[in-house]
Amino acid sequence: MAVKKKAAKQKPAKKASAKKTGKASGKKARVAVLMGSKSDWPSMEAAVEVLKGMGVGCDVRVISAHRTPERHHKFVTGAEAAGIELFICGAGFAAHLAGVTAAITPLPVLGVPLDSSALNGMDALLATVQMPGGIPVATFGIGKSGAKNAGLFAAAMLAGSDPSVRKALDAYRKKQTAGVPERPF
Ligand code: RP5
Repeated sequence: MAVKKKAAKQKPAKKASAKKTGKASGKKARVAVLMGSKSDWPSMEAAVEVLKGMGVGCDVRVISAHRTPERHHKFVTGAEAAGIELFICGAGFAAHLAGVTAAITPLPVLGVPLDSSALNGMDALLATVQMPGGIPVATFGIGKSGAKNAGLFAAAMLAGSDPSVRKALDAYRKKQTAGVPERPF
């Protein structure tokens, strides 16, 4: 007598953790936020917060142009096919991350110089902004406010073709304006 085999219970596919994928929201990542070190996160988080707040998915990675060049090349060259539309790169010291990223991708690169060295970010600012003609990096201010503005700028770039991001950006501005008191006391 044929014995009916018990149908193997299919385990539901496990969702990869945010820690593994670097995805900072449930949304499909459109912006890659790269930083040279884990120690850059307290500043770079500002870019991710802004984008998350506007419903823009980010892929957040620690990738160093100096310490992990292979990881860098692999990620950046595969990013466009993975749906990434632009990069935000934050690094301190001799900050090559944004420039080297721009060298190997046609996607726009927004650079954030970070104040992690004894020179308080002046070194990173010059390294990021002084790209030789031909490979541009849009460079922002030093540190956390620069990261925040890079996030806002990225949102503005996406807003041109995405009405939901445009709406979120308008709401952000409106709220910001409403939060400014008329008097300081
Ligand atoms: C840079 O060196 C990183 O972007 C970071 O700002 C700085 C220091 O890195 P850690 O020594 O803290 O890892 O490449």
